Amino acid sequence: MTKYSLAVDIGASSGRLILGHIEDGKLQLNEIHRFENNIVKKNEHFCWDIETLFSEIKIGIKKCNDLNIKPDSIGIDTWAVDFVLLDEHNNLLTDAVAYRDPRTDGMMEEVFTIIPKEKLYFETGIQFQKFNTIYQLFALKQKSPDVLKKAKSFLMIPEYLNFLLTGKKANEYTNATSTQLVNAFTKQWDHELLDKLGINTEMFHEILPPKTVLGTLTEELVSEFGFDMKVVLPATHDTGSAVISVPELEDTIYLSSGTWSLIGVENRFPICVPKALQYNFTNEGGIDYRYRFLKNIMGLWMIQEVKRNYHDEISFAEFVELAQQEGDFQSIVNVDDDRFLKPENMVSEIQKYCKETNQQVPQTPGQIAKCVYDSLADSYKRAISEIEEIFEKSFPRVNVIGGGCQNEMLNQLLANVTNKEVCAGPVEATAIGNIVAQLMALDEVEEIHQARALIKDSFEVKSYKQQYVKG
Ligand code: ADP
Ligand code: LRH
Repeated sequence: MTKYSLAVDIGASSGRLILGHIEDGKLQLNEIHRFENNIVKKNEHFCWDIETLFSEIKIGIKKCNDLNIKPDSIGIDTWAVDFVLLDEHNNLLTDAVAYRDPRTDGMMEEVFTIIPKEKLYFETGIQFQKFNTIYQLFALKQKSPDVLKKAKSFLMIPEYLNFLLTGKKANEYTNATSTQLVNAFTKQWDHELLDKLGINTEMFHEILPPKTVLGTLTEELVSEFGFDMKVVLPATHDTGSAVISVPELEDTIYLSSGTWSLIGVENRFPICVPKALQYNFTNEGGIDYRYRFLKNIMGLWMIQEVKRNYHDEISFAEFVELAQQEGDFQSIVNVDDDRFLKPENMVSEIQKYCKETNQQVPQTPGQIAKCVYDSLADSYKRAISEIEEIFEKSFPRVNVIGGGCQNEMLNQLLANVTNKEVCAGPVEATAIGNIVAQLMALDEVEEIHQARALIKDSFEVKSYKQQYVKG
């Protein structure tokens, strides 16, 4: 009997439920439901609307009935680092505060006065981003120590959604590593770090690896949906799921391109060397304890915000077309500057940056978009040369995955500035990685290398080569 796995993949900009099964040796996808995800203001903080996200998941599950398919399993992945805390009655003690909230401003520096930066890096292998969970928890400790003391349960976003589905509470390895509180070598919560920071260690659960069957649906949900299914842990960190889907990793740098651009390579061990610290590369935990050695680049968040500033009247595809008509426009911003993390208005912030740096100020939507794409390509190029310096080798290929790989202009720009082959696809890499982890838990696919071979056989990638060199 064919087995069906349902991936719930929620990125910072949108969520989707995609059903996957194997047919004639290929992985087939069927998009069941898609919805927007937005940051909302709640109790003076930028938050995720977790109740709405859960109701969208339920809408999607119910839509399976329209197709007459009862999935065998479901797995949830979302963006990393964010969490909620529960009390002893499993009630929420906190909102799902979003990582772009300024509550972590200055927290990283305060943490360094307690734990030296180098120690933190060499133990966890995780890059310094002011929004990592460690700094969010420290901010909470400063502002609401009672809440932190009272907490009996620390659940990251997919884990809380899993709790709503199953009633079971557990932490999952790939997402746990993004907290900067997991030891890169023992793969467990680092109690020494937690104790030093005075963070209540009782609230953390056992860390379970991807492919674990967490349980089944609660009785209430079974009667609501009319069927039960297994709830499986994929790599619940979306980037962890996405990187599973890179069809060919040999000699390849991947670029997971969505709200964030995550650029790096996969390893069998963490690389916590001084150069990696200097360039701020991370070693996030992956499936089968592989490590994603990568760097976060501000990503298509910039164009998402620009789109919002133009009242969503221009589509992503139209921004690409408009930028293509601005061939001669050449101003570049440093996309990794924190000023672009959550500016009041992205368009004005880009314009201000160009003015301050004596560059031509972009005026039209096409010029703004061209500036964003050129600036991203510039940052990708820098990160690639840092990877090549650390690995002391050259990588001939970059494989772009995720929604952003549909941006043909950016793919071509990347090929032009790096003189590397740029492969694009699959678009739904994250959902695909989520599905194959479930299929492995259901014994439909044996191991990760079979999963990758299946993905390679099932999805086309498009190749771009350098067309011209500027200057
Ligand atoms: P996330 O999961 O991080 O929210 P996605 O992987 O869904 O992000 O990617 C979203 C991004 O994909 C958008 O910000 C947009 O820039 C890009 N994108 C989506 N559709 C298109 C398109 N038709 N042309 C160009 N870019 C696109
Ligand atoms: C991408 C992502 C990334 C994290 C960021 C918070 O969606 O999960 O890997 O660093 O969001």
